[in-house]
Amino acid sequence: MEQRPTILSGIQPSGRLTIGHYTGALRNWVALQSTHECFFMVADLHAITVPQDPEELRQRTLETAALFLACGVDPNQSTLFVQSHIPEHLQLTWVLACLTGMGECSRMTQFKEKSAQHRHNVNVGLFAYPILMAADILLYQADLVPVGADQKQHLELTRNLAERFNNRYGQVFRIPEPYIPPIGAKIMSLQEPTKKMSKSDPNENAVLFLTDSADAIRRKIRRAITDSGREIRYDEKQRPGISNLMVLYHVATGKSIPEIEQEFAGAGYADLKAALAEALIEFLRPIREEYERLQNAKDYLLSVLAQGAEKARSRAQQTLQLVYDRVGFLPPAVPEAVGLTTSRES
Ligand code: ATP
Ligand code: LTN
Repeated sequence: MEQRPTILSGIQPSGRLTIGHYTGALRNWVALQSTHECFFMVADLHAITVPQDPEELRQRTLETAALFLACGVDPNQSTLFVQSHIPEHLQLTWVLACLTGMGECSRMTQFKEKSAQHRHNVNVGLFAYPILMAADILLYQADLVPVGADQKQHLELTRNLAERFNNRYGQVFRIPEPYIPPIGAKIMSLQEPTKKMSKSDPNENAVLFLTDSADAIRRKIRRAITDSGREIRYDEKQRPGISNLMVLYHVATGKSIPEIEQEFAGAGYADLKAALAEALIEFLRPIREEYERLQNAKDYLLSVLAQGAEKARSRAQQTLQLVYDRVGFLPPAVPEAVGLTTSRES
């Protein structure tokens, strides 16, 4: 049987998922799952690089998995799992950390931004975050990694580390490519359209959550900041506010940007906002309904994640074994082979 190319990607359970997660990641996961062998994970190990309440983290981990399914990730086609269920991620992180320069991590834009945001908790985990991400990807020998534009730099580091390891120890890792969608790779904040929409933004009006009610969607879109000018024309640089809303309209309706410009020729910002709010409500309705249904199916979710972990782990173990061997770690002997009996037998 022909081997399908492999995909790995993940989302942190560090808050409620936004329309940005849908356009930058989930929508592309769903589109690629029938042609690729896919591994999708809830990146809980990454989430604790900033403070998390333990009960909330546990709850959000399950909610995040439920949203993967509600957005169309099919557990019969794709492997869904929780990152902390696979200890090999941490084992490979250590090996890769020993090949990573301090300078490489301190140059990462996300590290600079997050360490400025969390000035009193700039921990080693936050610094090493991209090495863990590289381990996530390389363990599964991923060919393609669908992510938003902000993750491009982390993918570059992943490729560099894979090449460095292969040069030093012989060919082990496939070199992954990022898959960054041509449109929707960076959805902007509704309140500050030059900033990325972020699930951890303290201003709720800036963020469109996938589970927002119709009223919340109408309110947030009505209050979205637009640019001076009145024409509905796509121009990311000069008109980031209206361009962002046009991207959202494209996502909700499937219409192309030129079609949208034509539809609203001669109309005003308020017309686009009104149409957009209704389109988003219709578009998000099935996702929210399925998500609500899954809230009552905890056992089902847990069983999907348990099956996923089993499948992911067997793949991860193969790669890690090869890595340990190449690095020169002495494998533990099988007790019987060295004349030891197990404690139960003795
Ligand atoms: P935070 O928003 O809490 O700072 P994050 O959302 O960037 O964190 P993740 O939750 O791990 O971090 O993001 C998972 C995926 O979603 C990544 O591929 C990321 O690029 C994508 N993503 C997140 N926000 C957006 C956005 N506003 N536009 C497009 N893609 C996004
Ligand atoms: N760092 C990513 C989330 C993430 C990820 C991954 C994405 C963790 N591990 C592996 C792709 C592949 C983020 O968006 N913050």
